[in-house]
Formats: sequence, structure tokens, C-alpha cells
Amino acid sequence: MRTANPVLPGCHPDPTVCRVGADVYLMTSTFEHVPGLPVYRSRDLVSWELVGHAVHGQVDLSHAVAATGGLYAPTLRHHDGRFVALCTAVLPDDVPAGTPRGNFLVTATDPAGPWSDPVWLPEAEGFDPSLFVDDDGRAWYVGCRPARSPAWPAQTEVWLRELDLAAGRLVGPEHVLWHGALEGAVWAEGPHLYRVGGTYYLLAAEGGTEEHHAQSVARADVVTGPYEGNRANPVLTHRHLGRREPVVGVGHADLVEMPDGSWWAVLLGWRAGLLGRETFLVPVEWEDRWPVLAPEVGRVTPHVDLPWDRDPASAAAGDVNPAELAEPLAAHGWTALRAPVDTVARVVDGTLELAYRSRPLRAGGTPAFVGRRQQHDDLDVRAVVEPSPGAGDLGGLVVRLSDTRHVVLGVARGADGSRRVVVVRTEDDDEREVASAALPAAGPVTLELRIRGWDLTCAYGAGGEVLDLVGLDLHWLDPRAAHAFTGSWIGLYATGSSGATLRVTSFDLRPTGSTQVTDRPVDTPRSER
Ligand code: 6LW
Repeated sequence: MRTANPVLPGCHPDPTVCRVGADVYLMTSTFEHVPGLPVYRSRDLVSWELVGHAVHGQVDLSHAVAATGGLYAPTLRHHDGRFVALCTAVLPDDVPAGTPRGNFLVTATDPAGPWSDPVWLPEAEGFDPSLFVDDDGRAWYVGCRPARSPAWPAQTEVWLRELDLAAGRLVGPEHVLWHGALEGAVWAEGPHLYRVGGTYYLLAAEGGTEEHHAQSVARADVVTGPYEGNRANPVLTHRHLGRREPVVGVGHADLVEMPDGSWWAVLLGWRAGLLGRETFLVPVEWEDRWPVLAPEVGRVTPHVDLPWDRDPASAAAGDVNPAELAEPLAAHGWTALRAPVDTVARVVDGTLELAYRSRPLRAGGTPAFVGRRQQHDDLDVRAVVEPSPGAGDLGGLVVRLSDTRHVVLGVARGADGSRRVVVVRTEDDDEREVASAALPAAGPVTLELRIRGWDLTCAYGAGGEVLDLVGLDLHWLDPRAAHAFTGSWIGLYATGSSGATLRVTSFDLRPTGSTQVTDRPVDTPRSER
């Protein structure tokens, strides 16, 4: 079977996989979006079905003020009949004292949930936590943190300590395993440990998650080290291919062995466009007791050939019915910001109800916003809304990258009761109305976003035909230019203080064609952060 890469399009960074019998489970980072840490299931590594989320509200993200904060790079493993997900809750420095933060784990016997309350690991400093359970049953926590005695700026260290899973705490001495393969390597991170044929393998990324990203591997005879780097390091990178390369920043890999004995790596990469970091797949073979990622080609390819047929039982990636306005919203791919989606919106008889909140999107926190990842460069989004009667309210569709970068196509009501359709563009401190048209004082309004790569057309209709309102260039929503860890979300948004409710009677999101998005901004990579 041949499949397109990425296998999980749209914002799906830091993928982690584990296999239980025939089923492979994959989880990715979600930052400020809740529910967080989606669990996808597949039998063929191609068709990924959303089965649940590990974080639904039991981790308080209300303080994760910054967009791109929140839930970072998880690891998903299965041990002793339980799924264990480890993650870092990245909160700003000024959260109230005592707010749980940092590294935690949650567990579930069924990946669809329920997932446990978090077990916080206060002694686990740093980020990108991973779990390795050895054949003798001993569990090891591996993570990374700024180097204690850095030999160069942005040097991190991968460290290991035994994890008492029953007690939920780290025990025994710690061991520093790795600083990256290259002299001067920044951000050795995303570590995962494996035992294959009696040897311990450490996979870790380095170079930062943007265009200098790279994947390296080291091995040891004893889990605590010393780890010897592969002379072939980095074993996978596109850092040397330049900006015209269609997929940049590849790294942050995790390995899975399939029932037929074949090995695969999932990893993140960036394509040009709005979607952010996505999950790609490469084959892995073993030579001289080292893993070779993407043998022969040495790169992430636009297609991958797999030695089996598609599993008919699983849903296709990106095929989740995007038009679904149904409960539970989370199970249909909808998320809210920093709070459970069912505290923000609900669906009654096929109509989504979103109570206007005075908090605007740009203020962070939890505005009246529900959305879903943008998974296609080209798509048409059409919603029929019955807007609020309240003066000063604005509600409708939004394309959101972050708190401070988004564009709203909505219905606004003035103090005199008149209605207008407006387009409001927000780029950092610059928020302005870029188009508007008068609407009849009552009745449903159709709102339409047509996205073609970097181009957006906003259109509307009020009873009659749908009319184009304005076209916009979306380069300012480029996740890489904005140094966002997330990608674009398409959502519904309602702001205002009337206390009314935006009713969305239909929402239809349809991928169309395929624009080849190629141009990229020329900017300073985040790895210089
Ligand atoms: C993740 C880390 C990274 O924790 O991005 O730059 C972070 N590298 O591995 C968030 O995805």
C-alpha cells in the first residue's frame, strides 16, 4: 500500500507511538487546546482514528496564558495493562504559587478513557518526558533540561532516573546520558529509550524544532550508560536541504515495531503553509545493530510504501466528518482554549450553541471559541449562524493561529440594532476591521471562508446568494514566521457582553483541490531562542 506523507496532517507535532497487539496508538502535543493529547488508533500506520484524549480538564490550563504554552511533547506507552501518558504542562512564571506545573503522568486501561488525574513529578526537572520499562520490570523516566554546566548556549542534557510507577515518584540516583550528537548541538530533546536485542537505544532530536531540527541515536549496554553516538548521526535531518525543500524541520521521532517485524518511525516536519508541524512516517531498518531511518533515500518522502493493505476497519486520516455538529464535541475533533470544550459550547438538536463571552480572543484565557485543526491547504468552510441580538456582540467564523494572530468573519450588531458582516484581522497589537457590509436586521446569515494556500476569501449571504466580501493574504498566520508551536485552527467565536447565544445551525468544512504551497518566510529560526 502506498500512502501520502504526512500521515496525520494539520497540527500534530511531537508524535509518540506504542503498539498493543495489532493496534498502534499515537499521541501528539496540543498546547493550549482542550481536550489535549489526542489518542489515535491504527492497524496500518495510515488510517488514524481518534479514540479519545488523555487530558480533558483534569490538568488545569487556565493559567497557560501564553498561546503555545500548555501541553508539550508527550510520550505514550503501554505497560502492565495500562496506558501511561507523560507530558509537560508549560505554564507562565507568574502563576499562583502551588499551581501544579511541569511534568506529570496520567494513566488509563482504555485509551478512550477515563484517564486518571495527573500524578505530578515535581522532582522531574525540564521537559519532553519519556518512559522506558525494562525487561526486568523496572521503569525509567527520561527527559531533558538545560545543561547543569553548559559548555555552550542552549545546551540541554538528556537525563534518566528510575520511576516508581506505583508510588508515582522518581527514586535513586540520576544519570546524564546525552547532550546531542554534534559539538555545539542545541536543544537535545524529545528523548525516547528502547531495548532491542539486549542493547539500549536512545533516540533524541537536536537543533531546535525548526529548520535545524535533526534526529540522532546513541546506544549502550547498560540503561544508565555510557551512551555511544552513532557515527552516522544525525541519522535523519533536512537541515542541509535549504528552504526550497518541501518538508523542513524533521525530527522528534518515536519508533514502533509492527507485528510483521517491520520497524517504523513517526516524526514531525513542517510544510509551507498554515498547518504547522505535522506527523510524518519513515521506514526503519536495522544494520550493524543501528536503526537506519528512511533507508536508501535518507529523507522524509511525499509517499511511503507499506508492506500491507490498508486496514478497512480504521477511518482515513483527515476523513473525520468535518461537518459534524454533534455531542460529544471533543469526540468529533472540536477543542476549546484552556478549558473543556463542553464548558464553552454544546450541541442541541444539531445546533451548536455558543454563549457570547466578553473575553476577546486576543486576551488569552478561555474566550467563546471552539475549533478544529486545519488539515488541508485548500478548504471551504461554510456556517449558517443565527447571531445574537445584543448590541456590540460579534460572532462567526475564525481562523486562529494564536491569541494574537487570527481573522474573524462575523456578524456585528451596532448600538442602534443594525447588523453588519465584518472581517476583523488581528496581528499582534494591530487589530482592525478590514471589510464590512450591511445586513438585514434579522434572519440567519451564511458565512463562508474559502482558503487556498495563503489566500483567503471571505463571503456572506443573508437569505439570498453568497457574495464575496474581501480577499486576504494569510502569510501573517504562518506558524513558523510567528514562532508558534501550533498550527491553524478553524473555529466558531462569539464575543460580547449581551449574555446572548450564537446559534450555529450548520457547519460544513470541505477540503478542495490542492494548492502547492511553496514559499516560506525568511526569518530567524526559533532554535536561536
Ligand atoms: C517540544 C520540544 C520542541 O517540547 O518543541 O523545539 C516543543 N522542540 O521537543 C513543543 O512541541
